[in-house]
Amino acid sequence: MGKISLIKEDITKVHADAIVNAANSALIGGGGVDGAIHRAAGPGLLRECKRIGGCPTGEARITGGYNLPAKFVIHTVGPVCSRRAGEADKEDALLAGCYRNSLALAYENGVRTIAFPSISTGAYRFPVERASRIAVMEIKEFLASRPDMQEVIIVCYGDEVFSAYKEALK
Ligand code: AR6
Repeated sequence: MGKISLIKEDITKVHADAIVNAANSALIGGGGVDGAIHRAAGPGLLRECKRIGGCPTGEARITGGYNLPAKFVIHTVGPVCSRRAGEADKEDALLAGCYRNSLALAYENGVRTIAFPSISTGAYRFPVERASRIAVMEIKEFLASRPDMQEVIIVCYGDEVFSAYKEALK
């Protein structure tokens, strides 16, 4: 079975078949990891995103990697965490969908190594402990179902995020 790796790194530097972008539903670039990926990839990425035209929350779209070391970028749109109790299940399901749909789309395109940032835990304010449990569960389930998937790398920006994912992986 493929492995899960946890690293502290800037995702734009990661050598994998694909890296995942925590995008917005308009796919027009933004701050955080989205901004970093667009800056490193160059303007071709934004042009391709604009042609795609958008992506609903929980789904994923694929583009080229342009100037990035990765061949592809998978753009997924995480849920905004409302912190309202009645919304939690729906938000959790949407976040799980981000990981599941990104992995499935990558796999269909021949990707066997892929790097994820911690989706929704920055500007979209998802608590990182809750998000990390969902991410790890979905990644493990996917690796169990596709024995030839080689590696899923979780890329953490900062110690707090790294600790949360380390705990979730236990
Ligand atoms: N490499 C890896 N992780 C990073 C990097 C990087 N270069 N830069 C930031 N992170 P966020 P979201 C981490 O806000 O919460 C954008 O404007 C960051 O520390 O990037 O899904 C989009 O356009 C955090 O742990 O994504 C959307 O509008 C994680 O990436 C919105 O933000 C996610 O933080 C999406 O918000």
